[in-house]
Amino acid sequence: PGNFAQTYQPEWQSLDKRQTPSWWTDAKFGIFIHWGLYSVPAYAPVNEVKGVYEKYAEHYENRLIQGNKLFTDHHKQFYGEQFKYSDFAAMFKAEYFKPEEWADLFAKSGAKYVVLTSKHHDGFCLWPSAESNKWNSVDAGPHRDLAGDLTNAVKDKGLKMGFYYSLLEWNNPLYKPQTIDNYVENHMSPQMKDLVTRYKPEVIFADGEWDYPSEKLRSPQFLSWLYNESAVKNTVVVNDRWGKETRSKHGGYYTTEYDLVHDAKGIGEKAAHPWEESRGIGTSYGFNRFETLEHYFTSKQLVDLLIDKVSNGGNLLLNIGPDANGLIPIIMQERLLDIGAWLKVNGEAIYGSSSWIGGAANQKDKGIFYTQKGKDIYIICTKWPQTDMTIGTIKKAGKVSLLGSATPVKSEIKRGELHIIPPILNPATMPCQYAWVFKVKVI
Ligand code: FUL
Repeated sequence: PGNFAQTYQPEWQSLDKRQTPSWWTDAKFGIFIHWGLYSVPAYAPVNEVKGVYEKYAEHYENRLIQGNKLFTDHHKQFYGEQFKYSDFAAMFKAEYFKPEEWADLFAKSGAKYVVLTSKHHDGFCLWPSAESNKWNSVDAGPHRDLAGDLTNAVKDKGLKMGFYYSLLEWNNPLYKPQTIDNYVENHMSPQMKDLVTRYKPEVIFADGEWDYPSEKLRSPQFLSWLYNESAVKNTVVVNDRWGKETRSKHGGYYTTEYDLVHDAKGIGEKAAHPWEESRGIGTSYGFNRFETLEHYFTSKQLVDLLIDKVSNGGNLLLNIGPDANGLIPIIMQERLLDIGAWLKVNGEAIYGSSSWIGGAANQKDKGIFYTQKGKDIYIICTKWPQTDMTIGTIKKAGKVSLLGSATPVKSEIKRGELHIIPPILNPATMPCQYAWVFKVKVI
């Protein structure tokens, strides 16, 4: 707590001293939402390309600018050559958007925070930004403050609300070396402050930082304001994308994306600094309606992913892509509810836990992962253990139990090692699907 009393200088050395608020490191699981004009075409190639980024449907505008043939062919065929990207604004109606229903789904998924694209690289704002030149969801498209309405609903459910914000804009004429100062001072910085002042978000996921150093983007200035003066100064958490040199170096948490690691040793493993993996359920952040079931992670794969990240000390920010009408595709809803059902039984091993520093290493191939909370150790099995489990690093144990089950679990200390004999269960007595947690009370 003492850490928040200090005043931060607009320089990384000072900003880096700020501790990441513990609500975030305890939360473990959040929902990312990519929603905007790109949700109208909702297209990216999936089978024709190999790279991760090439499958992002939210990059539609830039793929057209670049003349990417797959995108330009698709665009020509379905919208015509004369149809501009900005014409999608009239088709982005969000007419069925019910923020309370979204928030209810997120709460049921077991997520503790939500991060919405307030503005992606196309510059279109989901809130009535005065600096947006009417390129926003109140003056165009849905004629609604999507960011504000979702913020209220999410906070009403007791979840934390946050925003993704793109520092770069593909089509802003000021976004070039000659005029970048003007862009930052009169467009970007006022927008970021406006977002914070209006909606008091507790996460800021900056992005599109790769063209300019953080000094040019005045990121340290913004962050010192955020940490010293804003209404969320004690609770807000920010990521590491604040300039081309900052990733995995600065910010409250480091980010990986579809497991791509940017310059960091140990991220994705038991890293000392807080970190978070984000990805879609399928191959894109923005909705891609051309994906099929084979591109989607199953609920089992998603639960396994959450366990893998959390047992390595990270958070998972799982992305969904709503459609242009404001509906969340049913398959995404089902995935979230399945994760929620698992967390309802096993959340004790996830929320507020840490990786088992100094304990046994995870054995991914065997499906055995560990977390720790206080003196308790949680053994998370993504495959039901067919044989006894031996944990050499536990020399003395109290009770061993199976989360969500009243069936007793036999265990003993033999030659200074803990042995657990998994009970024989049938489908009716299994506490949950996908993965099972043995809790060890260590004395
Ligand atoms: C990336 C962006 O370019 C993607 O579109 C997405 O928003 C992801 C979270 O960050 O770098």
